[in-house]
Amino acid sequence: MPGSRFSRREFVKAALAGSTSLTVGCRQPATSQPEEAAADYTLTIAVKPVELAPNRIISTTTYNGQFPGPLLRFKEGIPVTIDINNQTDTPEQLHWHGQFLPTDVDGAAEEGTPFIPPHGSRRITFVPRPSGYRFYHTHVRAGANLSAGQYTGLVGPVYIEPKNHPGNYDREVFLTLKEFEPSYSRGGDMAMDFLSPAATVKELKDAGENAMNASLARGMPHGFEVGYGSFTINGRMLGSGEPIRVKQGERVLFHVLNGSATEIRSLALPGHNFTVVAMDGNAIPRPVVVPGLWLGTGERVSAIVEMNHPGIWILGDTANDDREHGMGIVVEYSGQKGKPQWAAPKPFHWNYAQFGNAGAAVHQPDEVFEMTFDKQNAAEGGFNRWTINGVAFAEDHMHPMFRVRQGKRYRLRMHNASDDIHPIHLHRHSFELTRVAGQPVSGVMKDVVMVGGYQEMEVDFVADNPGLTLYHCHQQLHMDFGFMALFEYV
Ligand SMILES: [Cu+2]
Repeated sequence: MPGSRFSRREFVKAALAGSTSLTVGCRQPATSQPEEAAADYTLTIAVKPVELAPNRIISTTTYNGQFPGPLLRFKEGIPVTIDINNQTDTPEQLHWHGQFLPTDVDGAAEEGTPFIPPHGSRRITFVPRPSGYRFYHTHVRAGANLSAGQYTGLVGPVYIEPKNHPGNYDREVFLTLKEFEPSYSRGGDMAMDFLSPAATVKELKDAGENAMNASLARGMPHGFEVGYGSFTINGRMLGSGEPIRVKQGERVLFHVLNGSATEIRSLALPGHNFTVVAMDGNAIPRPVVVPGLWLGTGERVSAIVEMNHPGIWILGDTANDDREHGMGIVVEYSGQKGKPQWAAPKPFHWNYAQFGNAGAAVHQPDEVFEMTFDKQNAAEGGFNRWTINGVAFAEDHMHPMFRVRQGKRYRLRMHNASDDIHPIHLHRHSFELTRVAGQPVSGVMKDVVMVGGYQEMEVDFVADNPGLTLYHCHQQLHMDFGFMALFEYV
């Protein structure tokens, strides 16, 4: 067999398929010229101008000079090779959010993934899994730097082709929701009352309010929060990009990603409902019809909209201020003319349990980890410090907090002793929601879930992907100031 004709990709494919016969062909005499095959994809990290609207051009870090980064379509189980070039002055991490990958490519330094050096590059190969809507994003600490981390444009969608598509639809539309031009404020105005059940836990509320009152009594201001000057869908402010052109009767499958660093987003389309078919890329037990969507940072919802209400509409955030500053996109029926119309949906609540089966999970956990989240107001240079069970994660304090054994099932029983909503993310695994603010549920598999202020949430995961595993709040300000922990396999 002529030895030099194997591409690296074919070799890796063969190796991963368990074939050993090809490895001989890949060993080259030292004198031969190694033939470096092209990667399947190249992602180049660089600061570029991004036009959010006519004459509104910002500078931010991007993948391949565009926002969002290119849609990467993988096939489940088929190895993929990616070159990542870093043309910035700082080390980068590219995290494959929602995939079950080894620690050397997952894209988190805390797990052991090597950095992509400044003005350097890294080639990685992995087997994409599981199928569904995933994404990629930077995974570095921004701290006080609003030009770093997820405050930049370093976000892009991934779709791993499933064997069967959920639901039937005519076409897919990918939407990445993202704010730009961040700045600090003291105290925020984030929606807090949309989660259902609304039940809070008195002990958590007492603890959180006492801590906050004691801090304010000492003369501390409120910790910094981040606000934004511009709001976009797919990098364009409302009215600035191409509309989504539809025909009456068409069934459009929207894949919506909240690519925000810090914000919770909502989305509604006047006169239309959403039939949710998947959450975080994972099919739910059966489709559920809702009047609108809510997504914490890093969450995805896949929902079909049947286009049965002709007009020119704004698909936008239900928060008027954010929508009027750009968080929306026009949906235009063919043959219709006029100004895009907005109408607020009837008030609705977001209950994760409605997407699953009523009743408890079928499997019992082998062990339960109790986790309490606390906020130390303005404790770190004006920023809130966050702790899990009293410990703030820091670069000089990266000891794994939780120990798991391969094959065992673990329940995370999360107690939020703060008034903030935390979109909690587990790397390299997905989890099943088992209890939402007291309400039992099963069958909803996710990788991010919002834990409401002073509420409790339980999720189960099976330890089936050995290696250090990062667990954190996906809100950049929170993860940067302590809200992370590591699981280790023992
Ligand atoms: Cu948080």
